Amino acid sequence: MKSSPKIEVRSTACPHDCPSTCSLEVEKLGEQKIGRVRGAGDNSYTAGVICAKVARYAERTHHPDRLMYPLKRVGAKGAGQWEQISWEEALDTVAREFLDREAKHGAATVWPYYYAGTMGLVQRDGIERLRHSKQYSGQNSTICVNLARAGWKAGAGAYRGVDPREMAKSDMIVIWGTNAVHTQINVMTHATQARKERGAKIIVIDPYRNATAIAADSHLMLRPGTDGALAVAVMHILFKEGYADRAYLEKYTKGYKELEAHVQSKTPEWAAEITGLEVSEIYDFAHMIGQTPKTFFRLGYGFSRSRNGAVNMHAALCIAAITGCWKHEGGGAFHTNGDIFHWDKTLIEGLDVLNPSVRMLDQSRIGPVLTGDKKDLGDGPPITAMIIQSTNPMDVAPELAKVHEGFAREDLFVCVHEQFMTETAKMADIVLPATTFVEHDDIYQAGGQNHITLGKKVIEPLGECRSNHEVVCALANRVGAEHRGFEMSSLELIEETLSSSGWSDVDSLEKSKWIDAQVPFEQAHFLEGFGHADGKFHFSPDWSLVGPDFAGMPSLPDHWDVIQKADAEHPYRLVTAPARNFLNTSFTATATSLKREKRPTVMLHSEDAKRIGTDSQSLVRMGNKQGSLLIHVEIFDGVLPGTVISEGIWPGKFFIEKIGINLLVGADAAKPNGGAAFHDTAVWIKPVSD
Ligand SMILES: Nc1nc2c(c(=O)[nH]1)N[C@H]1C(S)=C(S)[C@@H](COP(=O)(O)OP(=O)(O)OC[C@H]3O[C@@H](n4cnc5c(=O)[nH]c(N)nc54)[C@H](O)[C@@H]3O)O[C@H]1N2
Ligand SMILES: Nc1nc2c(c(=O)[nH]1)N[C@H]1C(S)=C(S)[C@@H](COP(=O)(O)OP(=O)(O)OC[C@H]3O[C@@H](n4cnc5c(=O)[nH]c(N)nc54)[C@H](O)[C@@H]3O)O[C@H]1N2
Ligand code: SF4
Ligand SMILES: [Mo]
Repeated sequence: MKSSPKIEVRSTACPHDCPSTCSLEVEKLGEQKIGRVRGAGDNSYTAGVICAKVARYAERTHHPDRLMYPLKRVGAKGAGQWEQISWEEALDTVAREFLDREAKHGAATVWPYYYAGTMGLVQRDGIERLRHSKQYSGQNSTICVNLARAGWKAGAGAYRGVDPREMAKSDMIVIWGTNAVHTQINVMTHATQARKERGAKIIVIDPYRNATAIAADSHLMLRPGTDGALAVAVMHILFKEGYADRAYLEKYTKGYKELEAHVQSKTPEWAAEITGLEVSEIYDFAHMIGQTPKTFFRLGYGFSRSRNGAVNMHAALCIAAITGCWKHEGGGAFHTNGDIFHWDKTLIEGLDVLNPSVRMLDQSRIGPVLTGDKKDLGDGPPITAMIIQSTNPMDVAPELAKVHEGFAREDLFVCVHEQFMTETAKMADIVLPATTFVEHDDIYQAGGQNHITLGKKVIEPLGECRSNHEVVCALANRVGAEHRGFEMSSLELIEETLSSSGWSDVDSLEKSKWIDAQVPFEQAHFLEGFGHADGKFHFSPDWSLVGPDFAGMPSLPDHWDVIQKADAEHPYRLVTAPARNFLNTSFTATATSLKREKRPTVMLHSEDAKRIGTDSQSLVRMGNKQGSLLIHVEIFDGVLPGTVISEGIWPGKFFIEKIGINLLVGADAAKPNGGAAFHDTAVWIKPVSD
């Protein structure tokens, strides 16, 4: 359905933490009202397709539960008693608390904490300028991308890869560890085009028959955390059966002879034992790869969220370098772009005032940090003050028991800037209302494709909502933080950042709507050399170049056996995969999403359910050393016995005991550079009689 010609349509980008970063068209129905949201038909990646939850964005922006005014806590922490206050009073209070605590403990006692609730460069990252100009404690942003990026970098040396639009020219698309139908629907747009036009095959590698696997031609259903074993067995077959492109290996790679010798013992039989796959499935997969020059490996995040995740990402990536499929249009691999945008973030993030000797804290270890773990705090002061923007750690961080305990500390002052009363906001002393993306200006860079898109505000802010940039500047002013970025508007920051990064300017970008930043074919396919100093793909990575905590990592791709294995006490392995109608915990307030997702569940194979003595819709208790929770059962045979799936991320309030699934997920930092192992948890499950 087209908009009526009378309705004004503005173009912008989806701000959510999703690799698709769709270019959007938003109906403006009034000064403060949006209507329908559509995918831009003229953007070659978005191609008019967006997910259902963002198509109904008016439901989120105009939700009756949107925070509209600053609030001050009047009851006990977390009790939900608030008093409406003015912005002046709210900001003055935050500034006073920060300054008092700084005077007592030093600036490192303040921890600005943020993530990617919005992906706009100005609104997301401006908080870093406040941090750096005050020398507040640093944040190592480990919660999402570190493991995957470490593995990719170790092999390819640079964050770029085959243009994802090239999937349409592939003969086989391997969707590895990403549930694209839920998490980045546009992968499917381009993959299915290849199937329609060229009869391409879509192969999914995932521990459960998720929506993407259902849409695929074949599905390798392996045990979580075992992708490294599958990958090396595939390499074994490729070398042994003459599918390795030796001329390519000679020219573009380093260490292939060692690799060939190493994988000789990594037989499909060995891998079948570890992965739970049939030997024949591994052979079929390897043969298809060997026989299909235009194979496109779309490597996702999901399979990196294990303790061996970086090694598994690297191992999967190695396959493309053995067959040399990189040489062909429609062949090669892609995980993320990052380097192609060559941003100069000095102004937005205040990198010119960064003091590298200031303490860095691991974002994923917020539980241990707030409960005073010396491993994290080092010789520095405890964290006694926080400002939190664009993230909801009370639900999304690992080891939730510690996170909850930390936020309950009486001596911890917390200001949360949010669009909704999330569980984190509930624990705050001051809550500030935030604009949604249609109410502020920003610029967006895609993670899973190649566009930079301008997103100027569509409507005026609702209620008294203010953008992250406004809050950061107002607070900077009150705590004595100095930087010229605090004196500039969002658009001025965008203008200068575009220009210093070698891009155009706001006016031209407004006309063109987006920039296609894709690098030429030879660069995207690494035909001019890989990103390492020697220009080669590295089969035997120097992990020390990727992260400081590399001791014990295997020197060649392998099944690295450091996952939380099932044992007699914890017979099941839990994967906490993304639900289709939520985006992390965003959209958990909108009625349509809630209705579709129903309630938190654990999906169990019928054999497991029988063994446990439970049935569909029953309650079970699921736990490990970190704690346990009550959850409803859904019988689902699209999973190997022993693997259990819980889609989310459901906020704690939807669980019977008011704490979410990450109660069970460990916060130990994965090697070599930190990262949370969200899909790598061994649990026990017991029936509950009610
Ligand atoms: N069990 C389990 N846990 C996980 C994961 C998993 O797969 N399983 N995935 C992990 C991953 S990959 C990630 S990235 C994290 C993400 O976890 P979060 O960072 O919490 O994710 P979001 O829901 O994207 O965004 C958080 C909040 O940002 C707010 N927000 C949006 N825009 C703005 C804005 O402009 N200003 C302000 N102030 N706030 C805004 C939203 O209202 C939302 O409440 O969760 C991690 N946790
Ligand atoms: N609808 C929706 N969309 C989202 C999100 C959401 O929560 N909901 N989150 C957003 C965010 S922050 C991110 S980072 C991206 C992430 O998007 P993805 O790259 O898709 O990563 P994950 O969401 O972690 O997991 C996806 C799949 O990985 C599988 N998986 C888990 N462990 C393994 C393993 O060991 N091996 C293999 N082969 N597969 C495994 C899971 O079963 C799941 O199907 O999605 C974004 N988009
Ligand atoms: S698919 Fe991702 S980027 Fe596109 S509209 Fe949905 S959440 Fe936004
Ligand atoms: Mo993420």
